[in-house]
Amino acid sequence: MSVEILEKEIKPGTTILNVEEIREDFPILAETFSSSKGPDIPLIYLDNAATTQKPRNVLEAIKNYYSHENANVHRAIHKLGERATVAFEKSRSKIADFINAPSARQVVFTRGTTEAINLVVNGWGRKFIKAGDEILLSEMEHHSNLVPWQLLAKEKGAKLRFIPFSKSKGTLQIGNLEHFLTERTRIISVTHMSNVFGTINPVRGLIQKAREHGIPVMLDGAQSVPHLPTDVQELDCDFLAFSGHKMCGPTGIGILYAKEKYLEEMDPYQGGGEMISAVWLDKATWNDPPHKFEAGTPNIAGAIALGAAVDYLNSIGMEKITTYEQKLTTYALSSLQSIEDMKIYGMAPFRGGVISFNLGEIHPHDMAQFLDSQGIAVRAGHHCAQPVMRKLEIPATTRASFYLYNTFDEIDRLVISLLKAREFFGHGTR
Ligand code: 7TS
Repeated sequence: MSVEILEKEIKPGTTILNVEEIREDFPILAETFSSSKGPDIPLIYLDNAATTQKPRNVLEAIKNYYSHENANVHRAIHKLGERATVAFEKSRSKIADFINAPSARQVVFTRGTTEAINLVVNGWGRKFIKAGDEILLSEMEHHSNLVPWQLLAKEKGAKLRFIPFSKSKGTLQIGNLEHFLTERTRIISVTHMSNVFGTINPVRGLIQKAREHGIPVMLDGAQSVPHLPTDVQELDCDFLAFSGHKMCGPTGIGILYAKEKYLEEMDPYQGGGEMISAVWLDKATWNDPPHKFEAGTPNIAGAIALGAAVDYLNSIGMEKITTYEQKLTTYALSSLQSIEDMKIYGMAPFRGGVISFNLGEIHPHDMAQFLDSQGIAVRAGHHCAQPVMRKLEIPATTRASFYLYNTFDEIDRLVISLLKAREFFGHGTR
């Protein structure tokens, strides 16, 4: 497709969000890079599945905390300690409301999705999974929802089973889910949205089926919670793990949501300050959830700033964000597909703004470097999903992923740069 045709494309959905105004909220989006060949190049940030940028109110929340509230939480008698504790717990309540958790008690602060999953594997899995039991995952999991289960399965002599995905569409083949559910299945843990294909998995149906068998379900919400309105009561999931940094919040903070029953029966994952009720030299009793799972001084500024990120997303509206991203993704898919030799991995009917691709024989790392020279930040690699790459029989993909501040013009710039890359590499070799 020529640049001229591209520029005449109708860009639907530009009125759903005031993206120009939104972009003003993110100082980093004004960054430019110097170029030896001409004027500075503006940043086009399309690596949102790895981490998202932060709006001013989140940056302010971090500064404000350290400037006016900094003290340890849940222990100080002094006024500053009270201020920090109130802000920290207020943030927990905001996050609970954001996912419609019945209570803030069900929101555990972790370092991120990875730690939240490890908490369930170690706190629940270690206690309840026995030799011969089965753990049902999918073939499209991020390593963080795979490796912790491998460690547990090895320790316990349990068996991992996998719901396969279709190579052509990148969708889970859950039509014959019954086939994978046996009387030994103890838990199902799957991603809500794939970080490689962008596929939004049909988790409602899966959870309903699991209910009929009395099997708990954990959702890896790392890619879904930042982009889709999330209601844990409607989903009826037993556990939900997600990361703050993929939803406008800072790194080093994430969430495990769990149903009360599990929080009560789970063992703590780490021991230390604050997670206890009483301690003797030879034993200890536990604090109530969620504190039972939050040993040591938490990431207080991170937790407060995640609350600010939730405020920000709420001020825009999650429904609007989803709708806008859907339009942007549809537009990006049709633009990319029109490029000769383009191979896109994942063509699910329900999908988010994550597009993995390869162009001809150009190696994804070369592609990412070329795009970087054009100011476009994408990710190239296996995306922490090596089994997915292995099944697709490719070493890596280039991946563009979007968020609420990306524009239709940026997609055009991506396509123009891909066309240039094709010229530059002479339809290259991989
Ligand atoms: N699960 C999924 C589906 C993910 O995409 C990621 C991170 C994680 C879990 C782990 O999240 P963390 O915050 O604990 O690291 N995914 C990616 C990615 O696709 N590129 O960089 C990080």
